Amino acid sequence: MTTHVSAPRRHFELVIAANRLPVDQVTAADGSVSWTRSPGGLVTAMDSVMRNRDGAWVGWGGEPDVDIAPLVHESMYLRPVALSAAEVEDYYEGFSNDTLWPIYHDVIVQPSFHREWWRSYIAVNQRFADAIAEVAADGATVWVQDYQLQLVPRMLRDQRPDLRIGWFNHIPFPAVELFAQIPWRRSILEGLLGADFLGFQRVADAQNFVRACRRLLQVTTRGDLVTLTSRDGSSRTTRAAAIPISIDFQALNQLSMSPAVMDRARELRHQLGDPRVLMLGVDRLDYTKGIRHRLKAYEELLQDKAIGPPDVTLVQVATPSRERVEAYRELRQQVETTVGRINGDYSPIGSPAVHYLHHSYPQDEMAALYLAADVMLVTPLRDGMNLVAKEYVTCRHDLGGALVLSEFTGAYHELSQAFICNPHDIEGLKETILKAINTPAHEKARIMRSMRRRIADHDVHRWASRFLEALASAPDHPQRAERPGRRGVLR
Ligand code: GDG
Repeated sequence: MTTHVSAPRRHFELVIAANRLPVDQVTAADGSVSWTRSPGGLVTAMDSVMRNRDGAWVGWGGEPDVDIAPLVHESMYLRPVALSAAEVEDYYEGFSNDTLWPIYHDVIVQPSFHREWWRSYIAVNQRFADAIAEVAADGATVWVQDYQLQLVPRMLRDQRPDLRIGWFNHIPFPAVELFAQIPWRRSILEGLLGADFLGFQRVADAQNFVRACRRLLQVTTRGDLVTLTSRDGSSRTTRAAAIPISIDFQALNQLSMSPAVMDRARELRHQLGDPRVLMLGVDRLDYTKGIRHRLKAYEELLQDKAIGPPDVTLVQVATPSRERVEAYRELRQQVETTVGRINGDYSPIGSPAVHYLHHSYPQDEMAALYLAADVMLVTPLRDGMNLVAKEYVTCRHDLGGALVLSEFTGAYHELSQAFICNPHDIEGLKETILKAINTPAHEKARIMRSMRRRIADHDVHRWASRFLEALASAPDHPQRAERPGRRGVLR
């Protein structure tokens, strides 16, 4: 844990903006507050790009109605953006997670449209844009993250034409037929077109974006370039392309090779009754992850007596997520009812068919679970990338294990040698799971080796540097101008 110091206002050549700051607040027993670094790939990736640069991060601190002064944490300048409790409900839980999230994930559940959510989304995006403008140096590079901040590029461009602005979408970008449902679709596209470069997980996501611009804004597009002409006749061009995210292969590979993690993996198998086949699912408890489809296939395999405990068992880690959104509460109830039914119907005493864990674990415990699991089930109905798939492969330095992977993930486009499934096809999913169990070890090792090579070559550091290179070389435009009213500003 590192304590923070309030920092004087400064300007930076690289500014990252994300819904959340890369730190979590910790309150000690005596009431004093400090910060710890949040786990996660984005933070690691940004560390690597900030190492030799003067960088700042703009984001929400995670607590509603708390106004925090800028601070320096592990030599990164953090500029908090305050959100009220009403904004957390309307901008974050509402518009981001109950309007955009379902639309961008192919309407797996019905999106909700509320004008007050949209107004809150505009207000919060404007606050982020203002905070970025405040800390960005002349001609700085700004990298905006994700679907919560799609209006920021335009809002920022309007006040700071001198900036180089990029945005990366961690989730899919939907087909125009679905995107078109959004009442504020034009504002969102125009918001994004304030950027120089837009990064997506898959080629199809970038193409969906370009198509949406063509159909809904009647702009000119050429390949991956979109040119928007303003009312005053000036025009600017944005490039939209795929740069798939990855993980820190080296760090996780090392962790999984540590004696402590390897011992823990053996111990876990033993605690689970030394099954012949240990299956594993690790997901945020989200309807996009296909947990219900996975459980249905598993339940039918038990019913068919194709598999059964104690010979085979399933560990499902379902990390708590967005519990104040109704669709997530419903999902939790359905998943827990199903797990209860499966265990009631098929578990002998002492050997549950499903071990259901509704909490989060430290990273070394996750690595041990990956290393212990014979079959990893990654079955989303739609997923931008799915880092769990890449983490599993990275931990299998022993070339053991088998990855069952949905074709509706971004990861599928890089790991197509895996045991591929369509999670909607329950019969097909059952067959794929059995195939993953029964394929000879030497064949599985061959597949694992080749998938590991792919991830080692395309790790998160490469992702971040590829993004920044694409942003730096994005098409320039005529009105790239001096920052207005720049003279006399304190630096
Ligand atoms: C979004 C997109 C895209 C989960 N439980 C625990 C834990 N995790 C970690 C995993 C993994 C991360 O959380 C989840 O990442 P995913 O990629 O699987 O999914 P989302 O959260 O939906 O992320 C997704 C991603 O952004 C990045 O662009 O891939 O498509 O939806 O790293 O390991 N980590 C620990 N304990 C847990 O209990 N330590």
